[in-house]
Amino acid sequence: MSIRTVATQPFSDQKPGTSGLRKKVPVFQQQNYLENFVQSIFDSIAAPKGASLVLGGDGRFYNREAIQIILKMAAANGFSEVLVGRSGILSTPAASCVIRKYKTYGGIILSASHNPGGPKEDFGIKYNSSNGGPATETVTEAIYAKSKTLSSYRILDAADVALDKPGETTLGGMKVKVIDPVSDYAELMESLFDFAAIRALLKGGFKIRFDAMHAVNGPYAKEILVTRLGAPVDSVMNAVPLEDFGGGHPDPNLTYAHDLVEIMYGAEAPDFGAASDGDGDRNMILGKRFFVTPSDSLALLAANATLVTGYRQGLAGIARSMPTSAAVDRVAKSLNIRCFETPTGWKFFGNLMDAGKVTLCGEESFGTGSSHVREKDGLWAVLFWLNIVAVRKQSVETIVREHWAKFGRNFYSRYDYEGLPTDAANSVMQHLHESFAALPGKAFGKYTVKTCDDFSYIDPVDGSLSKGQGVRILFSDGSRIIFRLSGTGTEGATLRMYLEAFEADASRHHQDAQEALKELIQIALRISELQTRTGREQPTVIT
Ligand code: G16
Repeated sequence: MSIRTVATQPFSDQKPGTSGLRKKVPVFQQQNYLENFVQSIFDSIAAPKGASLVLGGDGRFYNREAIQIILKMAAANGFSEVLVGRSGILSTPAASCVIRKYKTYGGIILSASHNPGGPKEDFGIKYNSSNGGPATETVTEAIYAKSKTLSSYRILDAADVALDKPGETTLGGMKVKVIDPVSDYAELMESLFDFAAIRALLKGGFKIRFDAMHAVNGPYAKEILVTRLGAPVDSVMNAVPLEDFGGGHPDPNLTYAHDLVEIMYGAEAPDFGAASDGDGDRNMILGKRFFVTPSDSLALLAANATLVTGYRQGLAGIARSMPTSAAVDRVAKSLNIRCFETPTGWKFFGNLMDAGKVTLCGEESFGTGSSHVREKDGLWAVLFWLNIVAVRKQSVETIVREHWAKFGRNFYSRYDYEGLPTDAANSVMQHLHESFAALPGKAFGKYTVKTCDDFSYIDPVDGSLSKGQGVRILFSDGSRIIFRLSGTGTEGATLRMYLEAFEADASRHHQDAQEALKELIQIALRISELQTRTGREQPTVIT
């Protein structure tokens, strides 16, 4: 076995987005494309000789090939040990858990998250640091800079490693440890939640349905919900991970998780429904014929945290991404703890958690998590909810309605315009920037613009500045309209329009969110000129 140094040309398009590098599979299959990016990671992270890594992915098409390439490159780049999930599988939160538990130098996660998989669909790769969380912007910028000048990479000439059974092998001088992808994570969940109480709830006839969407969380959900908590086997649907997610779009929202939504809104609806995404870090929570918005879910978890085993001591603080509704801000206020507002991207929570400033974090994009790992965590959110229900012995809907009655309701919705021509999407954003000077003080129906800006963030821990994180139009009554370009798409541009209006009056809390936000939606379309500039009358997805 010998180490080969292969001459290569840099690629100009390897800038990591909101969460790592995501491209179509054929892009990754170009000669040297993956290798270049991996070498750029290794050259940027300054791992000492003999460092260890975690490696795994969500099992989508190209996962297996990529794992073999990365293993051979790790061996050629001086790593002493790589922990790989069996068959190359690790959910994103499980990878974070394993990095932390075994104190590895970092980890590489292969996933394009909620994007579809298959030979013509999406693939992705990202680096997580020793805290288990996505690399900070400083590191991703260094990786990008390296990728633009790379002239060679190192790889070991060796046969593929057998990955389908736990055990140890060597690759050159490096140890490859194939680990069970589920057990460390399941153990962590058992330490955080009252499994006995949840078991009793399920035994008492509380029916649940979890949709794994043919993605990575199937085996995790079966082990935790069925084997450890005693839920009937049919409580987990689409539980077999498939390379193409069964042709579906593994994004847990009302549009793409339609099988589950039909069941939860049907005549025989279970009491609790949930889904997670391709790599298991997102979650959607449903009650019987009732949808919980991710922003409300975060607020609810925060307000009820002390009912849950691992959070009895209370929360150090909370963080939410800027477009996430301010529902959790009021909970933080009532708990007398800080609430941080960060740019979109889980990587912005890492420093706050490491510094002990926050315990819970969440995003409107169906992500919730805590400092137990450094990624958002789909099944964790499900268990948190089940623990709350087991203690409060109320339905999901009652718990949410009582919350609104106490704290007020933030009506919230997000409109996604996917696959737009990049120029059209940029023109909307530019037009909004150009409107900044004229908007403040302007009245639109019952709403008056207070300020508008492009959100920027100074990390309170390391002082780094992140600019251009989304256009905010803030109204005098606290309502908000936000526009952002997604950083996770792989085709054209995805423009996101976020709408939020606060309602203190409980007699209006029953309204449908689209109805309550009707006027604000029209204002957003008018101010942005979105429809004329993009030619799109309707969004692709409304959540
Ligand atoms: C990633 C990030 C999240 C972010 C989401 C959407 O999630 O980790 O922090 O909220 O993308 O980002 P964007 O609006 O830029 O598309 P995931 O689940 O795709 O890894």
